[in-house]
Amino acid sequence: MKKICVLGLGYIGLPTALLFAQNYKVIGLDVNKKILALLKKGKIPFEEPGLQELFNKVKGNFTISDSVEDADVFLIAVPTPFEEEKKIADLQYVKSATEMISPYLKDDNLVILESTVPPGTSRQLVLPILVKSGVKNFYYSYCPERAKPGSTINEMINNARIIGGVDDKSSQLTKDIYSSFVKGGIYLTNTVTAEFVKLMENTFRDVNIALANEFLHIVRKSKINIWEAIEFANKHPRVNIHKPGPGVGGHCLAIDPWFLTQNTKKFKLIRLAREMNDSQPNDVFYLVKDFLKDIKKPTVTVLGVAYKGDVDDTRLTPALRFIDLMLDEGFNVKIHDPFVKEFKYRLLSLEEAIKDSDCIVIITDHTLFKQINPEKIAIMMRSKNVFDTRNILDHKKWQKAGFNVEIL
Ligand code: SAJ
Repeated sequence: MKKICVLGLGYIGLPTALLFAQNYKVIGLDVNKKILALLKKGKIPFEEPGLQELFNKVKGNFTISDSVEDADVFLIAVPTPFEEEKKIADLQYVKSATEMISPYLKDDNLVILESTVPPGTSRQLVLPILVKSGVKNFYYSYCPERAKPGSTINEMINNARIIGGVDDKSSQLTKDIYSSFVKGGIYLTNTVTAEFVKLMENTFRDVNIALANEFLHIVRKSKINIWEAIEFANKHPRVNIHKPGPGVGGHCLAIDPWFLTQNTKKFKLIRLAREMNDSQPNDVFYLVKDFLKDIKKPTVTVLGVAYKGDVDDTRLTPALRFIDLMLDEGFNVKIHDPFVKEFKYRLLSLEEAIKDSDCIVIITDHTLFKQINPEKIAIMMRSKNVFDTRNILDHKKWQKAGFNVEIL
Protein backbone atom coordinates (compact mmCIF):
# COMPACT_ATOMS: atom_id res chain seq x y z
CA MET A 1 0.00 0.00 0.00
CA LYS A 2 1.39 3.42 -1.00
CA LYS A 3 2.19 5.89 1.77
CA ILE A 4 1.08 9.53 1.54
CA CYS A 5 2.46 12.21 3.85
CA VAL A 6 0.10 15.20 4.17
CA LEU A 7 1.54 18.48 5.45
CA GLY A 8 -1.17 20.71 6.96
CA LEU A 9 -4.27 19.32 8.67
CA GLY A 10 -6.60 22.31 8.40
CA TYR A 11 -9.93 22.77 6.62
CA ILE A 12 -8.51 21.24 3.43
CA GLY A 13 -5.58 19.05 4.49
CA LEU A 14 -7.48 17.01 7.06
CA PRO A 15 -10.48 15.99 4.89
CA THR A 16 -8.12 15.29 1.98
CA ALA A 17 -5.87 13.13 4.18
CA LEU A 18 -8.88 11.17 5.47
CA LEU A 19 -10.30 10.62 1.99
CA PHE A 20 -6.92 9.25 0.89
CA ALA A 21 -6.78 7.08 4.03
CA GLN A 22 -9.68 5.06 2.63
CA ASN A 23 -7.18 3.47 0.23
CA TYR A 24 -3.67 4.49 1.31
CA LYS A 25 -1.54 4.66 4.44
CA VAL A 26 -1.58 8.35 5.39
CA ILE A 27 0.72 10.27 7.74
CA GLY A 28 -0.73 13.67 8.65
CA LEU A 29 1.30 16.44 10.21
CA ASP A 30 0.78 19.98 11.32
CA VAL A 31 2.80 22.61 13.18
CA ASN A 32 -0.23 23.45 15.32
CA LYS A 33 0.12 21.39 18.51
CA LYS A 34 -3.51 22.01 19.50
CA ILE A 35 -4.77 20.36 16.30
CA LEU A 36 -2.45 17.37 16.80
CA ALA A 37 -3.54 16.93 20.43
CA LEU A 38 -7.24 16.94 19.49
CA LEU A 39 -6.70 14.48 16.64
CA LYS A 40 -4.70 12.18 18.90
CA LYS A 41 -7.75 12.12 21.19
CA GLY A 42 -9.87 11.11 18.20
CA LYS A 43 -11.57 14.50 17.83
CA ILE A 44 -11.62 16.65 14.72
CA PRO A 45 -10.66 20.30 15.38
CA PHE A 46 -13.53 22.02 13.49
CA GLU A 47 -17.13 21.36 12.49
CA GLU A 48 -17.64 19.83 9.06
CA PRO A 49 -20.51 17.51 8.15
CA GLY A 50 -19.39 13.87 7.87
CA LEU A 51 -15.76 14.54 8.85
CA GLN A 52 -15.86 12.92 12.30
CA GLU A 53 -17.55 9.83 10.83
CA LEU A 54 -14.92 9.60 8.09
CA PHE A 55 -12.18 9.99 10.70
CA ASN A 56 -13.64 7.16 12.80
CA LYS A 57 -13.90 4.95 9.72
CA VAL A 58 -10.34 5.36 8.40
CA LYS A 59 -8.36 5.90 11.59
CA GLY A 60 -6.56 2.57 11.17
CA ASN A 61 -4.86 3.96 8.05
CA PHE A 62 -4.23 7.45 9.42
CA THR A 63 -1.27 8.32 11.67
CA ILE A 64 -0.67 11.73 13.19
CA SER A 65 2.88 12.98 13.39
CA ASP A 66 4.75 16.20 14.08
CA SER A 67 7.57 15.49 11.64
CA VAL A 68 7.92 14.37 8.02
CA GLU A 69 8.60 10.69 7.29
CA ASP A 70 9.67 8.74 4.20
CA ALA A 71 6.68 8.33 1.88
CA ASP A 72 5.76 7.68 -1.74
CA VAL A 73 3.70 10.86 -2.05
CA PHE A 74 4.04 14.22 -0.25
CA LEU A 75 0.99 16.47 -0.29
CA ILE A 76 1.20 20.12 0.83
CA ALA A 77 -2.06 21.69 2.04
CA VAL A 78 -0.81 24.54 4.24
CA PRO A 79 -2.46 27.98 4.41
CA THR A 80 -1.35 30.89 2.24
CA PRO A 81 -1.83 33.95 4.43
CA PHE A 82 -2.41 37.37 2.98
CA GLU A 83 -0.13 40.32 3.56
CA GLU A 84 -2.86 42.85 4.25
CA GLU A 85 -0.78 45.99 3.73
CA LYS A 86 1.02 44.92 0.57
CA LYS A 87 -2.01 42.98 -0.75
CA ILE A 88 0.15 40.03 -1.77
CA ALA A 89 0.35 36.33 -0.90
CA ASP A 90 2.58 35.30 1.97
CA LEU A 91 4.23 32.06 0.84
CA GLN A 92 6.22 31.35 4.01
CA TYR A 93 4.26 28.18 4.92
CA VAL A 94 4.42 26.77 1.37
CA LYS A 95 8.16 27.42 1.41
CA SER A 96 8.78 25.87 4.84
CA ALA A 97 6.60 22.82 4.06
CA THR A 98 8.60 22.25 0.86
CA GLU A 99 11.84 22.62 2.80
CA MET A 100 10.59 20.05 5.32
CA ILE A 101 9.95 17.53 2.53
CA SER A 102 13.29 18.06 0.78
CA PRO A 103 15.50 15.89 3.04
CA TYR A 104 13.06 12.97 2.68
CA LEU A 105 12.61 13.20 -1.09
CA LYS A 106 13.67 10.10 -3.05
CA ASP A 107 13.61 9.00 -6.69
CA ASP A 108 10.08 8.26 -7.99
CA ASN A 109 8.38 10.23 -5.21
CA LEU A 110 5.46 12.44 -6.16
CA VAL A 111 5.00 15.90 -4.59
CA ILE A 112 1.61 17.61 -4.82
CA LEU A 113 0.77 21.19 -3.85
CA GLU A 114 -2.88 21.96 -3.06
CA SER A 115 -2.50 25.36 -1.34
CA THR A 116 -3.83 28.38 -3.25
CA VAL A 117 -0.87 30.30 -4.69
CA PRO A 118 -0.11 33.05 -7.24
CA PRO A 119 0.50 31.74 -10.76
CA GLY A 120 4.13 30.71 -11.20
CA THR A 121 4.71 29.66 -7.57
CA SER A 122 5.37 26.00 -8.43
CA ARG A 123 8.04 26.89 -10.99
CA GLN A 124 9.58 29.81 -9.15
CA LEU A 125 9.46 28.73 -5.51
CA VAL A 126 8.55 25.07 -4.91
CA LEU A 127 10.39 23.22 -7.68
CA PRO A 128 13.75 25.01 -7.13
CA ILE A 129 13.70 23.92 -3.44
CA LEU A 130 12.97 20.30 -4.41
CA VAL A 131 15.60 20.31 -7.18
CA LYS A 132 18.18 21.60 -4.69
CA SER A 133 17.76 18.35 -2.73
CA GLY A 134 19.81 16.66 -5.47
CA VAL A 135 17.07 14.11 -6.25
CA LYS A 136 16.59 13.98 -10.02
CA ASN A 137 13.67 11.69 -10.74
CA PHE A 138 10.78 13.01 -8.72
CA TYR A 139 7.31 13.98 -9.98
CA TYR A 140 5.38 17.14 -9.17
CA SER A 141 1.84 18.49 -9.66
CA TYR A 142 -0.24 21.44 -8.58
CA CYS A 143 -3.74 20.22 -7.75
CA PRO A 144 -5.96 22.93 -6.22
CA GLU A 145 -8.79 22.10 -3.85
CA ARG A 146 -12.21 23.38 -4.90
CA ALA A 147 -14.40 22.30 -2.00
CA LYS A 148 -16.77 24.60 -0.18
CA PRO A 149 -16.70 24.62 3.64
CA GLY A 150 -19.97 23.17 4.90
CA SER A 151 -20.01 20.52 2.16
CA THR A 152 -16.28 19.80 1.93
CA ILE A 153 -16.44 15.99 1.82
CA ASN A 154 -19.23 15.88 -0.73
CA GLU A 155 -17.49 18.47 -2.93
CA MET A 156 -14.05 16.85 -2.63
CA ILE A 157 -15.58 13.62 -3.91
CA ASN A 158 -17.90 14.99 -6.59
CA ASN A 159 -16.29 18.20 -7.92
CA ALA A 160 -14.06 18.12 -10.97
CA ARG A 161 -10.30 18.29 -10.34
CA ILE A 162 -7.66 20.18 -12.29
CA ILE A 163 -4.17 18.71 -12.17
CA GLY A 164 -1.19 20.69 -13.40
CA GLY A 165 1.78 18.36 -13.67
CA VAL A 166 5.32 19.46 -14.37
CA ASP A 167 5.26 16.71 -17.05
CA ASP A 168 2.72 14.17 -18.35
CA LYS A 169 3.88 11.38 -16.06
CA SER A 170 3.46 13.63 -13.00
CA SER A 171 -0.10 14.53 -14.05
CA GLN A 172 -0.95 10.89 -14.68
CA LEU A 173 0.43 9.68 -11.34
CA THR A 174 -1.48 12.41 -9.53
CA LYS A 175 -4.65 11.50 -11.40
CA ASP A 176 -4.19 7.85 -10.41
CA ILE A 177 -4.16 8.57 -6.69
CA TYR A 178 -6.99 11.16 -6.73
CA SER A 179 -9.10 8.67 -8.69
CA SER A 180 -9.22 6.63 -5.48
CA PHE A 181 -11.95 8.98 -4.19
CA VAL A 182 -12.78 11.65 -6.82
CA LYS A 183 -15.92 10.89 -8.79
CA GLY A 184 -15.93 14.16 -10.77
CA GLY A 185 -13.95 14.65 -13.98
CA ILE A 186 -10.16 14.94 -13.69
CA TYR A 187 -8.53 17.31 -16.18
CA LEU A 188 -4.80 17.54 -16.85
CA THR A 189 -2.78 20.64 -17.70
CA ASN A 190 0.49 22.36 -16.74
CA THR A 191 1.31 23.81 -13.30
CA VAL A 192 0.80 27.52 -14.03
CA THR A 193 -2.55 26.99 -15.78
CA ALA A 194 -3.83 24.99 -12.80
CA GLU A 195 -2.64 27.75 -10.44
CA PHE A 196 -4.41 30.36 -12.55
CA VAL A 197 -7.65 28.36 -12.88
CA LYS A 198 -8.01 28.16 -9.08
CA LEU A 199 -7.69 31.93 -8.71
CA MET A 200 -10.04 32.63 -11.63
CA GLU A 201 -12.81 30.63 -9.95
CA ASN A 202 -12.80 32.58 -6.70
CA THR A 203 -12.28 35.89 -8.50
CA PHE A 204 -15.27 35.15 -10.74
CA ARG A 205 -17.43 34.65 -7.65
CA ASP A 206 -16.07 37.73 -5.84
CA VAL A 207 -16.62 40.02 -8.84
CA ASN A 208 -20.15 38.68 -9.28
CA ILE A 209 -20.97 39.30 -5.61
CA ALA A 210 -19.63 42.85 -6.01
CA LEU A 211 -21.97 43.30 -8.97
CA ALA A 212 -24.91 42.09 -6.87
CA ASN A 213 -23.90 44.55 -4.13
CA GLU A 214 -23.70 47.34 -6.71
CA PHE A 215 -27.20 46.49 -7.96
CA LEU A 216 -28.37 46.65 -4.35
CA HIS A 217 -27.00 50.18 -3.91
CA ILE A 218 -28.57 51.31 -7.21
CA VAL A 219 -32.08 50.27 -6.14
CA ARG A 220 -31.76 51.06 -2.43
CA LYS A 221 -33.98 54.16 -2.36
CA SER A 222 -36.44 52.96 -4.99
CA LYS A 223 -39.47 50.71 -4.90
CA ILE A 224 -37.46 47.84 -6.36
CA ASN A 225 -36.96 44.84 -4.12
CA ILE A 226 -33.44 43.68 -5.06
CA TRP A 227 -34.05 40.06 -4.05
CA GLU A 228 -37.15 39.78 -6.21
CA ALA A 229 -35.40 41.59 -9.09
CA ILE A 230 -32.44 39.17 -8.95
CA GLU A 231 -34.76 36.18 -8.80
CA PHE A 232 -36.53 37.36 -11.95
CA ALA A 233 -33.33 38.27 -13.80
CA ASN A 234 -31.98 34.80 -13.02
CA LYS A 235 -34.92 33.26 -14.87
CA HIS A 236 -32.98 34.28 -17.99
CA PRO A 237 -31.06 31.21 -19.21
CA ARG A 238 -27.70 33.01 -19.34
CA VAL A 239 -27.94 35.19 -16.22
CA ASN A 240 -26.78 34.14 -12.74
CA ILE A 241 -26.61 37.16 -10.46
CA HIS A 242 -25.15 36.35 -7.06
CA LYS A 243 -26.55 37.45 -3.70
CA PRO A 244 -25.88 40.84 -2.15
CA GLY A 245 -25.05 40.74 1.55
CA PRO A 246 -23.15 42.23 4.49
CA GLY A 247 -19.79 41.47 2.84
CA VAL A 248 -17.53 38.68 1.69
CA GLY A 249 -15.53 36.71 4.25
CA GLY A 250 -13.64 33.47 4.58
CA HIS A 251 -10.11 32.64 3.64
CA CYS A 252 -10.74 32.32 -0.10
CA LEU A 253 -12.85 34.92 -1.89
CA ALA A 254 -11.71 37.72 0.39
CA ILE A 255 -8.03 37.22 -0.47
CA ASP A 256 -7.50 35.06 -3.57
CA PRO A 257 -8.35 37.79 -6.12
CA TRP A 258 -5.44 39.80 -4.69
CA PHE A 259 -3.10 36.91 -5.65
CA LEU A 260 -3.89 37.75 -9.28
CA THR A 261 -3.34 41.48 -9.02
CA GLN A 262 -0.30 41.13 -6.66
CA ASN A 263 -0.26 44.81 -5.73
CA THR A 264 -0.11 46.19 -9.25
CA LYS A 265 -2.33 49.10 -10.25
CA LYS A 266 -3.46 47.09 -13.25
CA PHE A 267 -6.50 44.82 -13.38
CA LYS A 268 -8.88 47.47 -12.09
CA LEU A 269 -12.05 45.39 -12.16
CA ILE A 270 -10.73 42.77 -9.75
CA ARG A 271 -9.41 45.41 -7.34
CA LEU A 272 -12.61 47.41 -7.47
CA ALA A 273 -14.74 44.34 -6.76
CA ARG A 274 -12.53 43.49 -3.78
CA GLU A 275 -12.75 47.02 -2.43
CA MET A 276 -16.52 47.09 -2.94
CA ASN A 277 -17.07 43.83 -1.09
CA ASP A 278 -14.73 44.94 1.69
CA SER A 279 -16.72 48.16 2.19
CA GLN A 280 -20.04 46.31 2.40
CA PRO A 281 -20.02 45.99 6.24
CA ASN A 282 -19.65 49.81 6.42
CA ASP A 283 -22.57 50.32 4.05
CA VAL A 284 -24.72 47.90 6.03
CA PHE A 285 -23.74 49.67 9.26
CA TYR A 286 -25.01 53.03 7.89
CA LEU A 287 -28.26 51.39 6.77
CA VAL A 288 -28.84 49.85 10.20
CA LYS A 289 -27.95 53.16 11.88
CA ASP A 290 -30.49 54.94 9.73
CA PHE A 291 -33.11 52.27 10.45
CA LEU A 292 -32.66 52.87 14.20
CA LYS A 293 -32.27 56.66 14.09
CA ASP A 294 -35.28 57.28 16.36
CA ILE A 295 -34.02 55.04 19.16
CA LYS A 296 -31.62 56.58 21.67
CA LYS A 297 -28.53 54.39 22.34
CA PRO A 298 -30.08 51.23 20.92
CA THR A 299 -29.29 47.71 21.98
CA VAL A 300 -28.70 45.61 18.89
CA THR A 301 -28.63 41.81 18.67
CA VAL A 302 -26.26 40.52 16.01
CA LEU A 303 -27.26 37.06 14.85
CA GLY A 304 -24.34 35.26 13.25
CA VAL A 305 -20.62 35.95 13.20
CA ALA A 306 -19.48 33.04 11.00
CA TYR A 307 -18.44 34.26 7.55
CA LYS A 308 -21.28 32.28 5.99
CA GLY A 309 -24.19 30.03 6.91
CA ASP A 310 -23.95 26.71 8.75
CA VAL A 311 -20.20 26.83 9.41
CA ASP A 312 -18.22 27.75 12.56
CA ASP A 313 -15.52 29.60 10.63
CA THR A 314 -15.05 33.31 11.42
CA ARG A 315 -11.95 33.97 9.30
CA LEU A 316 -12.21 37.45 7.74
CA THR A 317 -15.88 37.54 8.66
CA PRO A 318 -17.69 40.77 7.69
CA ALA A 319 -19.50 40.50 11.05
CA LEU A 320 -16.39 41.70 12.89
CA ARG A 321 -16.10 44.97 10.95
CA PHE A 322 -19.85 45.53 11.35
CA ILE A 323 -19.76 44.95 15.13
CA ASP A 324 -16.69 47.17 15.56
CA LEU A 325 -18.51 50.01 13.79
CA MET A 326 -21.62 49.56 15.96
CA LEU A 327 -19.52 49.62 19.13
CA ASP A 328 -17.61 52.72 17.97
CA GLU A 329 -20.97 54.39 17.43
CA GLY A 330 -21.86 53.68 21.07
CA PHE A 331 -24.49 51.03 20.37
CA ASN A 332 -24.92 48.26 22.92
CA VAL A 333 -24.23 45.07 20.97
CA LYS A 334 -25.20 41.54 22.00
CA ILE A 335 -24.05 38.62 19.86
CA HIS A 336 -25.28 35.09 19.24
CA ASP A 337 -23.98 32.41 16.88
CA PRO A 338 -25.08 28.80 17.34
CA PHE A 339 -21.96 27.40 15.59
CA VAL A 340 -19.08 29.60 16.69
CA LYS A 341 -17.26 28.81 19.95
CA GLU A 342 -14.53 31.47 19.99
CA PHE A 343 -14.79 35.09 18.89
CA LYS A 344 -13.25 38.47 19.68
CA TYR A 345 -16.43 39.46 21.56
CA ARG A 346 -18.49 37.50 24.10
CA LEU A 347 -21.07 35.18 22.58
CA LEU A 348 -24.45 34.78 24.30
CA SER A 349 -27.31 32.32 24.08
CA LEU A 350 -30.16 33.34 21.78
CA GLU A 351 -32.37 34.29 24.75
CA GLU A 352 -29.65 36.38 26.45
CA ALA A 353 -28.82 38.13 23.19
CA ILE A 354 -32.45 39.00 22.46
CA LYS A 355 -33.60 40.06 25.93
CA ASP A 356 -34.38 43.83 26.02
CA SER A 357 -32.96 44.35 22.55
CA ASP A 358 -34.18 47.07 20.16
CA CYS A 359 -33.24 45.34 16.93
CA ILE A 360 -32.11 41.99 15.58
CA VAL A 361 -29.62 42.17 12.73
CA ILE A 362 -29.17 38.95 10.76
CA ILE A 363 -25.57 38.89 9.55
CA THR A 364 -25.02 35.18 8.82
CA ASP A 365 -27.43 32.98 6.86
CA HIS A 366 -27.49 30.06 9.32
CA THR A 367 -30.44 27.77 8.55
CA LEU A 368 -31.31 27.73 12.27
CA PHE A 369 -32.20 31.44 12.18
CA LYS A 370 -35.05 30.72 9.77
CA GLN A 371 -36.64 28.59 12.48
CA ILE A 372 -36.77 31.36 15.10
CA ASN A 373 -40.36 31.96 16.15
CA PRO A 374 -40.94 35.75 16.01
CA GLU A 375 -44.07 35.56 18.23
CA LYS A 376 -42.03 33.91 20.99
CA ILE A 377 -39.17 36.41 20.95
CA ALA A 378 -41.29 39.53 20.38
CA ILE A 379 -42.23 39.62 24.07
CA MET A 380 -38.58 39.52 25.11
CA MET A 381 -37.55 42.58 23.11
CA ARG A 382 -37.71 46.24 24.12
CA SER A 383 -38.61 47.39 20.62
CA LYS A 384 -39.52 45.09 17.76
CA ASN A 385 -37.16 45.74 14.84
CA VAL A 386 -35.38 43.30 12.59
CA PHE A 387 -32.86 44.01 9.83
CA ASP A 388 -32.33 41.00 7.57
CA THR A 389 -29.12 41.47 5.57
CA ARG A 390 -29.41 37.97 4.05
CA ASN A 391 -33.10 37.90 3.19
CA ILE A 392 -33.59 34.60 4.99
CA LEU A 393 -36.54 35.30 7.29
CA ASP A 394 -40.23 34.91 6.52
CA HIS A 395 -40.88 38.67 6.59
CA LYS A 396 -44.67 38.41 6.58
CA LYS A 397 -44.56 36.19 9.66
CA TRP A 398 -42.27 38.66 11.46
CA GLN A 399 -44.49 41.60 10.51
CA LYS A 400 -47.50 39.68 11.83
CA ALA A 401 -45.66 39.30 15.14
CA GLY A 402 -45.36 43.11 15.32
CA PHE A 403 -41.84 43.61 13.93
CA ASN A 404 -40.71 46.49 11.71
CA VAL A 405 -38.83 44.54 9.08
CA GLU A 406 -36.03 45.99 6.96
CA ILE A 407 -34.11 44.07 4.30
CA LEU A 408 -30.99 45.01 2.42
N1 SAJ B 1 -21.38 35.38 -0.54
C1 SAJ B 1 -22.23 36.43 -0.86
N2 SAJ B 1 -23.07 36.29 -1.93
C2 SAJ B 1 -23.12 35.15 -2.67
C3 SAJ B 1 -22.25 34.09 -2.34
C4 SAJ B 1 -21.38 34.22 -1.26
O1 SAJ B 1 -22.22 37.49 -0.22
O2 SAJ B 1 -23.91 35.09 -3.62
C5 SAJ B 1 -20.43 35.51 0.57
C6 SAJ B 1 -20.62 34.48 1.68
O3 SAJ B 1 -21.59 34.88 2.59
C7 SAJ B 1 -19.22 34.42 2.27
C8 SAJ B 1 -18.31 34.65 1.06
O4 SAJ B 1 -19.11 35.24 0.07
O5 SAJ B 1 -19.00 35.47 3.20
C9 SAJ B 1 -17.65 33.39 0.51
O6 SAJ B 1 -18.56 32.30 0.54
P1 SAJ B 1 -18.69 31.22 -0.62
O7 SAJ B 1 -19.71 30.24 -0.21
O8 SAJ B 1 -18.87 31.89 -1.91
O9 SAJ B 1 -17.26 30.56 -0.73
P2 SAJ B 1 -16.18 29.90 0.26
O10 SAJ B 1 -15.16 30.95 0.57
O11 SAJ B 1 -16.80 29.20 1.40
O12 SAJ B 1 -15.56 28.80 -0.75
C10 SAJ B 1 -15.02 29.24 -2.00
C11 SAJ B 1 -15.60 28.34 -3.11
N3 SAJ B 1 -15.27 28.91 -4.41
C12 SAJ B 1 -16.21 29.03 -5.39
O13 SAJ B 1 -17.36 28.72 -5.24
C13 SAJ B 1 -15.74 29.55 -6.69
C14 SAJ B 1 -15.03 26.92 -2.99
O14 SAJ B 1 -15.43 26.11 -4.07
C15 SAJ B 1 -13.48 26.97 -2.92
O15 SAJ B 1 -12.92 25.68 -2.79
C16 SAJ B 1 -13.10 27.81 -1.72
O16 SAJ B 1 -13.61 29.14 -1.93
C17 SAJ B 1 -11.58 27.82 -1.59
O17 SAJ B 1 -11.06 27.09 -0.72
O18 SAJ B 1 -10.90 28.47 -2.38
